Amino acid sequence: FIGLTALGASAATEMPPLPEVTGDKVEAEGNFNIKFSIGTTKSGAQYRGLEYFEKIVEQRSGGDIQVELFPGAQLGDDLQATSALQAGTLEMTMPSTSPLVNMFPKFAVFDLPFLFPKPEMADAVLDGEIGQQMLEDASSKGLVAIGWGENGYRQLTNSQRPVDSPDDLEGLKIRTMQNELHMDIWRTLGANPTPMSFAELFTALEQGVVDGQENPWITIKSSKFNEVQDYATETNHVYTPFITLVSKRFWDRLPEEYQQLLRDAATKMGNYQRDVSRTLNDQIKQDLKDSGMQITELTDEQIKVFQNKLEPVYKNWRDEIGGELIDQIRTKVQQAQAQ
Ligand code: TF8
Repeated sequence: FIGLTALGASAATEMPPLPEVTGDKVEAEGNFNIKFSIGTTKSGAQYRGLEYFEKIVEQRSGGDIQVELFPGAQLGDDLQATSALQAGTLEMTMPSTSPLVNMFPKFAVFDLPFLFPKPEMADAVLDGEIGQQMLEDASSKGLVAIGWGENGYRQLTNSQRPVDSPDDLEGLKIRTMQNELHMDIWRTLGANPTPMSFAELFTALEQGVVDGQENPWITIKSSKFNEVQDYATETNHVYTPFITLVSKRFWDRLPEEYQQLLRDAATKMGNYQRDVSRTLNDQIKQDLKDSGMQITELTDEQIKVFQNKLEPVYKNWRDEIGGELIDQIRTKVQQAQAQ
């Protein structure tokens, strides 16, 4: 009995209830099916958001749009799913912005280290003019971008030793997303970056192909990385957004009323997913500690050491990303900080 209770407590993450669906039924012609694929597993905050999206769209279309969810990269990783949207063989996906930088170079701005000191500052940028413009820019190349979500603040894990300064990273093989700026971050800190798709990551960690990786607490737990990584450091070094994408081929078949319904549902999903992710973040960090992971929390001074060491990364990428965009975002962040 005691064993069962303990198992239940560590296995299940308490998800907040799904909100009620508000808004009238949307009247339009036709029946549609949406296959919606993501890379994280069923027990993550991202999937919870998708369940809300499904509920909104199915209820408000009176069942004329059916949404089917495919978590855990079963239909492909971020890049493969995005290509499938372009080809018209998959209707929706919600990747991190980072693997898409070759398609949309401005997305690299979100890979800059320590850009958003607080999540609300990311919200201010993504929900404001800059975020809107980026959704419009990303609505090309066979894709329609209809909203933002939260992947969140990234934390470092590894199998070798506690890390509380860049010196401890010397020689560690760290898996990064397929993104040059992320590779630059880890190289600058003294580690050996190895870019790899998220779908291959658990096996690579398990087999020791790489020593470590970095992702938000919720992903570390929902992907069971703690089973193959003994050490973690709360670095909060990058805030990664998710972007909600629809296949343009599918989008063009939808009546305008349903396009609007998808846009509304994507906004609601994004807001709810942020809530879930932020509500669960500390609880999950605690769960990971309870499960035996050794978690290093850094002092402000220790964080400063990482920040100072990473200053060259800003210089290296300024021209590539566009200095104007970086400055606009930093101004926004400062305004949000002053409020
Ligand atoms: C990564 C990202 C991923 C997500 C998702 C699984 O590390 O943070 O966790 O983009 O597709 O690749």
